[in-house]
Amino acid sequence: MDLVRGSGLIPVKKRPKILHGSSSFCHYEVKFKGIVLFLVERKMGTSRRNFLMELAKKRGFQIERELRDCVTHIVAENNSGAEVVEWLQSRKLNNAVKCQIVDISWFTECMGAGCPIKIESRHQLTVQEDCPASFNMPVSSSCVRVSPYACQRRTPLQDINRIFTDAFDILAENYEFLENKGPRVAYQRASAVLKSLPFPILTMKDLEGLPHLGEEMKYIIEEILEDGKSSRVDQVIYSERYKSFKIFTSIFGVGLKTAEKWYRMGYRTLEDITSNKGLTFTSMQKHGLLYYEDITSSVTKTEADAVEHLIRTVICGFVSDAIVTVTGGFRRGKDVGHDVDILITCPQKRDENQILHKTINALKKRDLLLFCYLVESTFDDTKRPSRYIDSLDHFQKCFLILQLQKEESKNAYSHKPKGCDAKRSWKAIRVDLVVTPYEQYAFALLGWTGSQQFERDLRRYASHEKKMMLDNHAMYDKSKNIFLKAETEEDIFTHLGLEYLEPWERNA
Ligand code: DCT
Ligand code: MG
Repeated sequence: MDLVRGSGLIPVKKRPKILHGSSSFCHYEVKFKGIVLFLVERKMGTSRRNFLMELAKKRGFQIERELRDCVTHIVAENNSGAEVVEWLQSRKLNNAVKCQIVDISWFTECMGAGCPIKIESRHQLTVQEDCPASFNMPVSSSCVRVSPYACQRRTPLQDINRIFTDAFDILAENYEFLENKGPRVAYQRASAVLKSLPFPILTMKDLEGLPHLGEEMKYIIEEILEDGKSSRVDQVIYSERYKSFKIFTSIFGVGLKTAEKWYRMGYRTLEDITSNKGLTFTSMQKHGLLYYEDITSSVTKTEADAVEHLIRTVICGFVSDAIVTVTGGFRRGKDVGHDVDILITCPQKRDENQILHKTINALKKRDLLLFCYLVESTFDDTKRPSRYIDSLDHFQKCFLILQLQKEESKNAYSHKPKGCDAKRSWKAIRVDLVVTPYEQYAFALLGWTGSQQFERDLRRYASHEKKMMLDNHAMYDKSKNIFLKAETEEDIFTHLGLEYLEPWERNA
């Protein structure tokens, strides 16, 4: 297969269906998914802009009147690249600098061709200044500078290369099921790079200069560009082992070891597991099976907010100055998650030691606790932060299944019967509560916000580039032999010499 097609464009009939998460509501048919245009009014004028916008819509291009997050291409007329960037910055639209900035000539040629055409250098409105070397601020794919570390890239939730990243995530997961760490990490890194790109991959040429994309990954991207899917990914998703591991590991309390054991014993489906009288389960697994349907259906943001409110109300009932924060995916702006991760701290050591036990008792009293597994702290303050990128932290924590009253049935029941009745008025929700000492809060918050890949790269960056050790508890400077304090996440980024990234820019 040729790596770079002559025109550099995907033939329209073979154009993959790119599933993008634009929240924009279009009243016209969008033919070219993954490309969202915005026209700069400066020097173009209102009426010409309106005319061109209508034209683009008729040709099947998504075009936005406002500079929304989903915009991928900013088109300007009679402006230099520097002028456009200045215009964006004067409107505090700094994020938009990451879009492709192109001249009107590209737009008119696209309209003439009736489809997006390849961006040549003559179309690019390049910015001569040096964008911060470490950040992904491409003017186009050809001058993109993408750091090999996710902590030096902005990765918003919207992923315009999802057709490729979904494929890589499946392959990474399959390697995880095979306990083959090398290729798992390689695919996770490659996926994270593509998630950070502010432009869609349309040709193999768009991959030039990107880190962590080996030949295997390029082959898969090419397959998808040509056929809309990858045969290797298909092979995985239809394989018996992958399908069974997916089911087994979705049970709360079942890890790779148990999944492997069951698979070797010949079990393949959930029914094989639940109908087998000879199998023994841990208490966590029993509860995981009991509330399987609820736990495997996503937790919504509304449900996460309700859990946060409940936990905060309970805790503030006995520690009024406690800080209760939802972390994990919801803090990164996700609408759904598999659980609710909550970080708790308070200024007084005495309160901190009691907070989790009291919370559990209070939830029990209110009959809201379906399951609880408490782990006491194993933190040792004489030790330096862990050298291992994937090491777990030592905080006191508990893994819960909470009974959350469904919104529509609130006030309908005061006391709810337990059991797995579909008509019941509550839903079982997985919640992790983590208690951190006050002085470790910033490290814990950064660590529990994720994403997992972002955290890994942050620690890798600290150790490889800065000779520092970072984990969820502390930060240690090996050159100076000192611990570095931090009150906020910003302090930690500053210690590392990194530009601060907001939680919603950490979706690597
Ligand atoms: N975490 C980590 N390393 C892991 C697992 C988790 O650093 N091996 C961190 C990052 C995210 C946070 O803990 C919470 O973990 P999850 O709930 O598993 O992740 P999430 O991003 O919240 O995902 P989801 O939205 O599915 O809950
Ligand atoms: Mg989570």
